[in-house]
Amino acid sequence: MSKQTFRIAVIPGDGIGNEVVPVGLEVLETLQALSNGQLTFAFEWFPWGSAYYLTHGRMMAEDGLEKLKAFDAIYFGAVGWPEVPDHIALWGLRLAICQGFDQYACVRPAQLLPGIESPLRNGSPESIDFVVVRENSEGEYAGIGGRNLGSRGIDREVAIQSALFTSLGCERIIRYAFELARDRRRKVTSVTKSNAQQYAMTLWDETFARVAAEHPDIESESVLVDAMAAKLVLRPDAYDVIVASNLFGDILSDLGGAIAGSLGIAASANIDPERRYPSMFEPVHGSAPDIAGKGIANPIAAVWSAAMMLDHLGLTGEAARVMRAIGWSTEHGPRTPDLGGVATTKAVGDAIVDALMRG
Ligand code: GGG
Repeated sequence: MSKQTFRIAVIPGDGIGNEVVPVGLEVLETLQALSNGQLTFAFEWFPWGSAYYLTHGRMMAEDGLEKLKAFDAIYFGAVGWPEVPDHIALWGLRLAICQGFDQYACVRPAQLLPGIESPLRNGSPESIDFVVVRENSEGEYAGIGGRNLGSRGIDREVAIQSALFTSLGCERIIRYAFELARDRRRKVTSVTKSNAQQYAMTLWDETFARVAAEHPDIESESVLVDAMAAKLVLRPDAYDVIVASNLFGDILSDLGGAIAGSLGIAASANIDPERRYPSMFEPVHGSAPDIAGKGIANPIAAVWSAAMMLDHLGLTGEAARVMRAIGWSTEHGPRTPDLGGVATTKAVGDAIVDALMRG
């Protein structure tokens, strides 16, 4: 390997983001130390989030995207805190970055790791192994709409929230899903609600059918989202790559995390597949104010997200190494309370780092 340096922007954000991101960084620093000088991660921290908002009136610096542009990747924690309205926090940071950098592919694996018990009676590592590919740039999170007529009285206000679906937006995420499936078990399931949402979601369905026809070597099917929620619980083994709109992908990936044992292990990558901008890697979970500050958050989702970042940066061997270390820790413990244990964030982080050092 020739010497490589990667510039990583670090945004821990809110709540437990500040507890799990340092564990991910420790894992990356361990890889750096093990690389005999071949690998350097240059981290720059950005103190953006709800605390920043309460001081500055914005979730990130005004030129935040300009600052982030120069990095190879962004490592993110979580956003959301009780003192700041949720929509302000989300739009001011996570959505501003994902949409500003056109990170249109949100990739969220759901995999039962060694030693972890699924809440599903028949859940096994063989039966729970799918990836939700969530459209991440438009759809229900396009932010189109408004509230009006509030002056008529609190009981007369109206609100409109529209979704934006473009042919281009549908096609590029569906193509991404098919490419991903080629390296997996070669099945793509598209999820919509086109019987009720007859405009946007029929555009999605028709685009899916067209792209599927170009991939005869990959099995494809369309499922309505309500049925999909049930099927994922009853027959998770039937799914490989699931492609869905922003909202449906958001919901189904939380379900995926839950059936894979805990949201505390669910990782995600917000990817700009064209690599025009840095991609962003973050746990699926939010800031968890209920446990923030207690030191008991599960760091595995953040560490797995760091492994996805390594993969994206072309460090596939290092990514596999981190995944093996995570697997060792889930099999042998210790475990945080979300997985039925009593261990702290630090203890789990130390176990992963030890496993990494042992190879
Ligand atoms: N690390 C993920 C996170 O902070 N999620 C908070 C949230 O509300 N996300 C909504 C979304 O994923 O669009």
